[in-house]
Amino acid sequence: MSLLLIGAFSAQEYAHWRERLALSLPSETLYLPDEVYDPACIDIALVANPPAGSLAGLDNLVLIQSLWAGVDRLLSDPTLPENVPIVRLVDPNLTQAMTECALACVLALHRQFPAYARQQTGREWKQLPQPIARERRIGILGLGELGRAVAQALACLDFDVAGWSTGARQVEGLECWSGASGLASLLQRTDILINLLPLTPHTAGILNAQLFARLPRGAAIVNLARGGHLNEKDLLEALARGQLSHAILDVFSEEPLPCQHPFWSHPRISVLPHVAAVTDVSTAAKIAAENIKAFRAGSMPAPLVDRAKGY
Ligand code: NDP
Ligand code: OXD
Repeated sequence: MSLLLIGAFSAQEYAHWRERLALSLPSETLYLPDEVYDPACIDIALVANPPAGSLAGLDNLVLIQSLWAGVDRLLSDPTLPENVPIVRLVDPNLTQAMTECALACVLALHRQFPAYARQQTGREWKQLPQPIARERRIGILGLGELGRAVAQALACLDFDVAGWSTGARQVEGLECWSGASGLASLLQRTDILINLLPLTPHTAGILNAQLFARLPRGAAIVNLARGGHLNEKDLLEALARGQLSHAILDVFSEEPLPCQHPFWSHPRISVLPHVAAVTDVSTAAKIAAENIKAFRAGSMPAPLVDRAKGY
């Protein structure tokens, strides 16, 4: 049986993945989508946010290894083969990258860099009041692989951190909440809100007017998860009314963000081109290869996606 690699990759990226996977899986045969292969011989697919329909017709598939942490697009594919286990990517390098990005966003907002950038355009020399980290309250939506690491790094810098997840969690150094009342408690004490939730039917559109209204006036948001979490119109309105002071956005419902989109030129929105935590081919290929070896040897790799929960 053989492997199939499918992603939104350039020819050069496909070649890089093939080279890295071959180093760790020398005895496996790996096909790329534009090569000639018998679909019946593919039993494991390695996928990176693949277009819908990519896995249709692979009747002997027994494992899907995602090379992305988020599997929302994969799960939304109506042709996704049923009952095939999906393993998500958990990679310390990805976690480190996300942590660095979240720290950069929080420190920029905490030290008011966006406000000083706006002042600079008017050559305005004005020192703004500056609290220290322990006086800045950070709220994190999602306390999974990424949210937990981000929360702990911020707590180490002495920020006042709290987090929210589906189940009740205990994470050292932070206050943890769950459920609807937990979300309300988190929001009312949050100056900077970071979104690291998976995109599911329960979390789609969660960054909306109702949520913004529960934050203290002048709070900032950082969306590092998915564009589908954000109601764009509600964000623009909340910024216009001063309910929110700034938004740093790494992800968008349409990517690349269209040239004419109002976010590009908004003085209170910072746009990043989905770079918070880009998959590192070298480390991710090794992790995927170890998972495949374990699977071939009879054990089920982790973490498995719970299709019913959507993450
Ligand atoms: P995990 O699955 O490890 O964690 C998800 C967290 O969200 C868990 O704490 C989970 O709760 C919580 N959660 C899920 N649904 C709800 C809900 N309805 N209400 C409250 N909490 C909820 O995911 P990761 O941390 O690995 O990744 C998070 C997301 O980050 C990915 O899905 C992806 O969209 C995004 N991402 C973005 C990248 C970028 O470059 N911008 C790069 C990589 C990922 P519980 O713990 O109770 O299950
Ligand atoms: C991911 C991403 O989910 O890059 O891995 O967004």
